[in-house]
Amino acid sequence: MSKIKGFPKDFLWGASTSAYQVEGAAQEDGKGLSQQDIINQERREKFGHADASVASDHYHKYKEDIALFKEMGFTSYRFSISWARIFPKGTGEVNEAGIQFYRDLIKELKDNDIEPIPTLYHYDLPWALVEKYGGWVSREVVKDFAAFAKYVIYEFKDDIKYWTTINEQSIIVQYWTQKCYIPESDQSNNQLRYQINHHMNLAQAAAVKYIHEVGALAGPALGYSSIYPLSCKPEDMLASLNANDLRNYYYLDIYFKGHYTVAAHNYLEAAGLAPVIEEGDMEYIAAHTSDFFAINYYSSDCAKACPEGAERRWSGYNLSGKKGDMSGFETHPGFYQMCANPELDTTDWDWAIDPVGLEYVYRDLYTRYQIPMMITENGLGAYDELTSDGKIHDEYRIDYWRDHIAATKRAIEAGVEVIGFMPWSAVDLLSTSNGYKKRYGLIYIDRSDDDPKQCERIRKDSFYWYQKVIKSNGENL
Ligand code: BGP
Repeated sequence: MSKIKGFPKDFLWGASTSAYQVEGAAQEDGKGLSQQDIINQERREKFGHADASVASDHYHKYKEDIALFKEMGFTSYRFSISWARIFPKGTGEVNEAGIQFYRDLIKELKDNDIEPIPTLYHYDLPWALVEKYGGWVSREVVKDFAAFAKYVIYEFKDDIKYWTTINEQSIIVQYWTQKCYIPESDQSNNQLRYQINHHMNLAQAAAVKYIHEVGALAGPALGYSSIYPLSCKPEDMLASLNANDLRNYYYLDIYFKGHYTVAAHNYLEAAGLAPVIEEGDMEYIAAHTSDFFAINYYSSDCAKACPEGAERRWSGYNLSGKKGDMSGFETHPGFYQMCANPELDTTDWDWAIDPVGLEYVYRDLYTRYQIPMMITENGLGAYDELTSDGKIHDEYRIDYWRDHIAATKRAIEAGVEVIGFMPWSAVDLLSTSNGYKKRYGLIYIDRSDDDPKQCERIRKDSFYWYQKVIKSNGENL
């Protein structure tokens, strides 16, 4: 029987955001455009979603936001640093006003006893680097990222204990045109997905090197789903192992063991998708492995056997917010194909709701890697309604978090080292796929896709519930 009962005393309670999804002020105080400013302008024209120009206006309202975080009892806050705010051209001269924003933000957090947990990169590469050499497809990006990372890590060497490095590399591989600007001429070359990932592995290793130089801890934030076999047929079991190898362990083995997962890498080579690896790359990656795992967990996945002759497909999505409207599943002939899990309910966007899957992830990864873990994203995207009396009754979100926090507690009691819970998201923000229709926040932002209005902050029912949870250190769910 485990002697551990409940959450540790110094457990980090908070929530998360990312720069381009909350800040706005996309062209203010010298900030350069990022690829997300461009991608989201295009999405505005195509789908009518908001763009990133105002977002949740956090750039101007961060003090008000931090006061609300304090009121909820946060002891941590995960946010990301916009590279183009600090280096508008991606390299060269520092934009003083840009770095000052993060100095002010971090100071405000610390003054309120909230541990700042910055992410170095959350999808928003400076646009200037896309224009210069195509962005992440070029190996040139590694040295520019390293220079940016070194600058901010040293700038905040006395303030930051936990750095999260690159956000969701595996999701970038799956949804590469949404997360990176990829010129149309390159979009049929799928090997580039894994080449980008290799460049990110080198960039991430450089960041870890600097993080360790200043005595802080490094953790990659990966979008992570447990993957189950559709049935207990041996072929489906093997397919789910293949899917875990290529979608999950292929990243974690790099971060924590410094090598590519063998079966996944061999599969990519046979399929002509493997990255070009230069001499010395793997030694460099292996020399700079990470200290903790920042988990972005929303749902679990399911896989089944896939015949050799099937057509290769990449992950589909549901853009409409109507259940069952998935555009398709990732298929790797002879290796695995992803599919819906008939055992689980989903969100309106077809993301399976599976708190037990989170417990499975903690247990599996602790056994494999023996590293501390923190949740840096977990949440329910939903259509929230602002009622006529100015309230948001988001009990569906409370139910979702209650179950995921309970799963976290069970994992801790089973002996897993979980050090924090920072769900997505602190405030409503620009969804990567659905503008402001799909909301995640504890705090409502009164704006629509078409009209940013005043971005008034309104406490949702989940705000008051989370306040009680934090006050009781996770006992009162
Ligand atoms: C993660 C990203 C976040 C966030 C979240 C929800 O993949 O790290 O940036 O947006 O997913 O996704 P979406 O906004 O598409 O619903």
